[in-house]
Amino acid sequence: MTDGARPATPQGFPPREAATHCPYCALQCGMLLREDADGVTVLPRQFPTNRGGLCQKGWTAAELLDHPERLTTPLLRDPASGELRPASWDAALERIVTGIRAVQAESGRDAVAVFGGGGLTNEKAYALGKFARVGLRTRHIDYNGRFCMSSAAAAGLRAFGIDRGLPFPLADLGRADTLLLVGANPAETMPPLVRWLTEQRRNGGRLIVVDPRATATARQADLHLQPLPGTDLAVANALLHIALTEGWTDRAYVAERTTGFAAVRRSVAAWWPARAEQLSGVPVADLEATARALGTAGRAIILTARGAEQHAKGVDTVTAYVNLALALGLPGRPGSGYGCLTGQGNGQGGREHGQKADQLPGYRRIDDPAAREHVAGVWGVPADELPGPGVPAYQVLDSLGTPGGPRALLVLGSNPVVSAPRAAHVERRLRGLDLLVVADLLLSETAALADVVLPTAQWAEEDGTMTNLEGRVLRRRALRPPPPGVRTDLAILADLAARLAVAEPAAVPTDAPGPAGTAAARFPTDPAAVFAELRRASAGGPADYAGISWSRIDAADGVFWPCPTEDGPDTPRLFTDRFATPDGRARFHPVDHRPAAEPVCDEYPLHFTTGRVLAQYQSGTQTRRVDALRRAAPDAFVELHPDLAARLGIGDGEPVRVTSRRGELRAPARLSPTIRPDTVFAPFHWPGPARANSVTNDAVDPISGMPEFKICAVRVEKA
Ligand SMILES: Nc1nc2c(c(=O)[nH]1)N[C@H]1C(S)=C(S)[C@@H](COP(=O)(O)OP(=O)(O)OC[C@H]3O[C@@H](n4cnc5c(=O)[nH]c(N)nc54)[C@H](O)[C@@H]3O)O[C@H]1N2
Ligand SMILES: Nc1nc2c(c(=O)[nH]1)N[C@H]1C(S)=C(S)[C@@H](COP(=O)(O)OP(=O)(O)OC[C@H]3O[C@@H](n4cnc5c(=O)[nH]c(N)nc54)[C@H](O)[C@@H]3O)O[C@H]1N2
Ligand code: SF4
Ligand SMILES: [Mo]
Repeated sequence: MTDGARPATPQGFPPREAATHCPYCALQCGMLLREDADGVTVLPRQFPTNRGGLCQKGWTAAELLDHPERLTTPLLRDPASGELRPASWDAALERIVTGIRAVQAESGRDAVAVFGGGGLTNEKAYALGKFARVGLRTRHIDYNGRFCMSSAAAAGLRAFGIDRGLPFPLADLGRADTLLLVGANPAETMPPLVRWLTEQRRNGGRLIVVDPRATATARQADLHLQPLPGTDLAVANALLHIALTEGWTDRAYVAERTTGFAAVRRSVAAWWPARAEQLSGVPVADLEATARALGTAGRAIILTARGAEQHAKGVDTVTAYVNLALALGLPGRPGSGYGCLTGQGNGQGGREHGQKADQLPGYRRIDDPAAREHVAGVWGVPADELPGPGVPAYQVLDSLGTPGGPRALLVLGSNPVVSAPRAAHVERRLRGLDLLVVADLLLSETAALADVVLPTAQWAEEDGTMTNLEGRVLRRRALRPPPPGVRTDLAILADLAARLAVAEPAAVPTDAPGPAGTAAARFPTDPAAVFAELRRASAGGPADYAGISWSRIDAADGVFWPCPTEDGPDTPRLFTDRFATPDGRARFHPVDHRPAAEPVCDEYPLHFTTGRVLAQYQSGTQTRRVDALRRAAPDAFVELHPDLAARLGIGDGEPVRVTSRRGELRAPARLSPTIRPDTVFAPFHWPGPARANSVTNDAVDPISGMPEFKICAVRVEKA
């Protein structure tokens, strides 16, 4: 299936097949790849999350394998011309090692930073975290999951003691009597998931969607609440207020399984529905209907996604919905609960194995002495040589090239020039670096700024594991080897680690305890060997993978963590008996609404929010290069209510300019009565003049570091 080098001419070789998963989102739809003389074909495959369905992005994913713009050689910036020019691997890696040594010699180890991605396999995320801590010995590593999952993760940790997006299998959605989706648009972001929503309603369930836009998802709902962006917390507190008044809370559950309810009860007493209506615009009757549907349902599920989470109060907003779920006695009850829809392919696993500034593998804390001892033992280094916690992604990006900030940056699996908030500022910071290294399959907008670009393998060319939105660990299987000239991320990290160790033996002492040998031996390039090490490193941690083997994944439809022993069970459902807190009880936290970081004013009178369209993925590096997707969603747009457009004298399709205190975007207007007249929306998939993140606010949540992508103040005019 995976063996054999690619013949020079594809004619005549027997068709190859690989049963794998889509490279894009966290649904990780099962797909079968087949390669014959005509190329690679994607076929849907039965898997519990997609049940044979795929979205347009999945169907077309193989197009990038042989894409003419694919990077196949390292690129080095030529100092004379300033252009990127093809170079040998040796020259490129030496340039990196020389650059790293120079800035570390002058400014210390933390002068080098690493930026990872939630699309990387568990093996790569693990290797990247280890490379930062052992190869570079810098504290500065963080990743784009900070822009994605961090608010729900922090809220889950403080309430439940553990962070797994869905604490139950996706199939539970189909059986819920009431399903509340807050700031989620799965009809565009995870289309095959809509089958579960359809099933839910066929079973007589009610679907309620909270979104400032009447999205394709909201239009399928029995009830659509259309709040002003940034007011979800007030809505949640009002729902709990109503549930308390009506006696719908589960007092026995609250008494037996939780602590801290009294303070929450007091705090939501002030959130009478009319007050929430005034703030959010959601009518009292709709708040009451929602509270009733949740409070009187046999089985109820509350899910949040980026619409509720990407705010400077994202952690508190998710906490308000967790409080509501706990008061109704949902988490841990069969068929009920609270969950968060993880976004990227390995958004879940990517945050478990050490890419996050404050974490070591197995979701261990880097400031926990016992965790440091354990992981240092697996890595074969003294625990006191491991660096301490770094800082969240935006803070790293904002400090690049500033006094005391990192002077060199290595990026794997992200394109912050398009996807970071206040992107023009981030771009300036990147340009101010002594050394920017980007490993990518394509020349992303961030790679285009780099001093060194390294071409890496794609999903169909590598083995590994991914952890989907349910916490289900699954197998990515290679169809064929990478094209000539291209290396895997694991091979790149191993080679760099070896060169750095040679350059500075003290960085990786060869006499340290643990697996003996050179740094090269400690950075295996075989993903199976990396996974074996990851299992040992995670053993005993919250995200325990010790009992998960590739063969066990192969034998079932994936394995749910935690799974501590090979012969013991895995954990499809969390919290059935206890929560992952020291006393086994979930924690309530009182939270209160606060306004968005940037209120509207006379100069910037409109609310700006951002999100996604079906046919494009993230910063668009990949999907903007796929023909069918480019035809389906060729350009950015600004969504405006027709009343607002009329007031501004803007016609459908006319170019508009959206301006904030940070910058502007220009794109054609798309008039739609489905959006609130006080709010404008733009997708963030495009670079250049249409870049939504030129406009967004870089205010961050004080707990999670999540940027406020979903609301800022703007002015809109005809361009
Ligand atoms: N097609 C496609 N699918 C994707 C991705 C992609 O880029 N393209 N990315 C993947 C990733 S990484 C992620 S994180 C997920 C994201 O999946 P979602 O969270 O579903 O996607 P978004 O479009 O970012 O946001 C969802 C909705 O939030 C609404 N919203 C905006 N502001 C607010 C607010 O203040 N309150 C509420 N309640 N809603 C608000 C928007 O109108 C939008 O419809 O999608 C994954 N799937
Ligand atoms: N305004 C606004 N901004 C947002 C959001 C929003 O809703 N609104 N959402 C945020 C969210 S939720 C997210 S997740 C981020 C995502 O935004 P980014 O972090 O930019 O994510 P991608 O666009 O997926 O970038 C992945 C890059 O890595 C490359 N790549 C893919 N696979 C691999 C691999 O295996 N190895 C290597 N080395 N490279 C690989 C791809 O070609 C691509 O260039 O954007 C955030 N930005
Ligand atoms: S829903 Fe997500 S995983 Fe499934 S095919 Fe589409 S992008 Fe791929
Ligand atoms: Mo995301």
